[in-house]
Amino acid sequence: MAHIHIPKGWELPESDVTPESVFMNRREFLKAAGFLGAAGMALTACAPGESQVLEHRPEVNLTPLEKTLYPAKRNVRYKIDSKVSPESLAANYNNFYEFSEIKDDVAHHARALPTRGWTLEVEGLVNKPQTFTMDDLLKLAPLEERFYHLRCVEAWAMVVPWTGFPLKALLDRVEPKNEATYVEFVSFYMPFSAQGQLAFWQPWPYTEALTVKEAMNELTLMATGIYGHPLPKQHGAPIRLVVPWKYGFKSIKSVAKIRLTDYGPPTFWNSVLPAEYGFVANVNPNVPHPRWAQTKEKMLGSSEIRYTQMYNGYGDFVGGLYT
Ligand SMILES: Nc1nc2c(c(=O)[nH]1)N[C@H]1C(S)=C(S)[C@@H](COP(=O)(O)O)O[C@H]1N2
Ligand SMILES: [Mo]
Repeated sequence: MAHIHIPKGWELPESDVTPESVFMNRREFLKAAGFLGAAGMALTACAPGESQVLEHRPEVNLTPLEKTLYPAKRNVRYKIDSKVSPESLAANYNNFYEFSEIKDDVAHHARALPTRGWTLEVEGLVNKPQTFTMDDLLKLAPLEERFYHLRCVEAWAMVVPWTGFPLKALLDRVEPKNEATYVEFVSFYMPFSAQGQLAFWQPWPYTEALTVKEAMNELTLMATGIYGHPLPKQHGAPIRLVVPWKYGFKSIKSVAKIRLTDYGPPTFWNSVLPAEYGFVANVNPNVPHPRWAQTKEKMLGSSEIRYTQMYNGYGDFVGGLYT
């Protein structure tokens, strides 16, 4: 959350083009050396989702169930007005403070996260509390692909093809009680795998929360995949939240527990720096961060600077929640 480096709005000092140029140089080298033609032929023999896995994320092995589900069909109801960001950039420019505060180190350190046998416990003010395995979750509702804009509070943005299902499908399964007003999300606590969690002055595990109404909105997605394959660890494997009309920090990664409450639960960044990171955190160009403007955003991997839109452009879906 850049409380050490101070970026000037969209003029971020980080050279987010480095991962791409490294990748491109390698490709160009392979091409020049005559290897890429043969590799390309081998990749066309795979399913579209798998070729990306092979190219960028060799540590992702699909389970038999996942092989039947990826890549999922795109839901075109959710439109974008920018190009999809290259996977090689999105997968190497991550905020995941459990592993590193340095965006291009996260992918490497996140490999230590043990995701096998992952469960998601849903508890609190529900009629049917339940612990779900990943197979349960993947079979809960049809998986769909959605292209969403993601706007980080640090004034950079990208467009990402998520795969997942609406959170509403999961909540309907556990039947929230009438008195439930908030949904709390809790990530994992594994300080011996996640070195960032040794920072005892931060309130680990990472938590986030939405109102029940926000959680039930059709845009609110539980993502299990990205770019047509299961989530690599740096993106929050095996399951994370995506709320595209709010700043990126609300989209909590690697969710292990969901709790329905009748109070607004404390959340990670809002507890650490309440003056800088609000609880509601809707994308809003008219409300500057205390240290930079929020009127513009830099698109990841390009020189394009866009004007930030109210609710990140999703006002038609969520404007009614806040009137
Ligand atoms: N558990 C956890 N979730 C998290 C974070 C984090 O540090 N830990 N960072 C958030 C922030 S600030 C952003 S911008 C997005 C980035 O998601 P991505 O790396 O998949 O693009 O994840 C969010 N979810
Ligand atoms: Mo962010």
